[in-house]
Amino acid sequence: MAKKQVTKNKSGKDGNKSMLVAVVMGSQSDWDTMRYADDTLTQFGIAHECRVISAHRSPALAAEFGSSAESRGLEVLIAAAGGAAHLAGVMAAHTTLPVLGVPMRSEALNGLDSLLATVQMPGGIPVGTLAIGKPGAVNAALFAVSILANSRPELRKKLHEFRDAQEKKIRETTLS
Ligand code: RP5
Repeated sequence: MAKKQVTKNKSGKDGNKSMLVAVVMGSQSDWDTMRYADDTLTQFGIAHECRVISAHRSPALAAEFGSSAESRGLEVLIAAAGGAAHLAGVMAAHTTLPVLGVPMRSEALNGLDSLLATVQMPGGIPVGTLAIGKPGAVNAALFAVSILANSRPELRKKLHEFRDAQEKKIRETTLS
């Protein structure tokens, strides 16, 4: 059975429809991991969109999306891919917006290929590369929130609350 194309749009709590963050991924198969970035952005009330764009299978779409991202009001791009993972680099080549790359865990090399392909950008075109898989997906979203928080005090406050809750949980953990 054909898999459904992932295209999700989430408006912020304030109902503002203009998307601040785009989460793009090379394949539908990346969604099981990238849904954690989606969940984290939703948790912070960030208006964002999630969609599949492949640097290799749909190169014109990738170029078009990266080139128009800034004029569409996006402020951060999160790009995930696995294997010969060039999506984040291609996005970064087409925009000056911050691009956060998330290497997907691959079948052949357990994500080492994805990590190296994403992180080893030539000087001049930066990609901020996160960890392989789920931790990278979560942290890319948190990093995006952190970037947005530079000009949004309410988001900075939410980040502090998030960290406080995280610390409280650790402090209260007991082992039986
Ligand atoms: C990459 O190839 C995707 O990002 C995915 O991680 C990997 C495998 O894609 P599928 O063959 O599962 O579509 O482009």
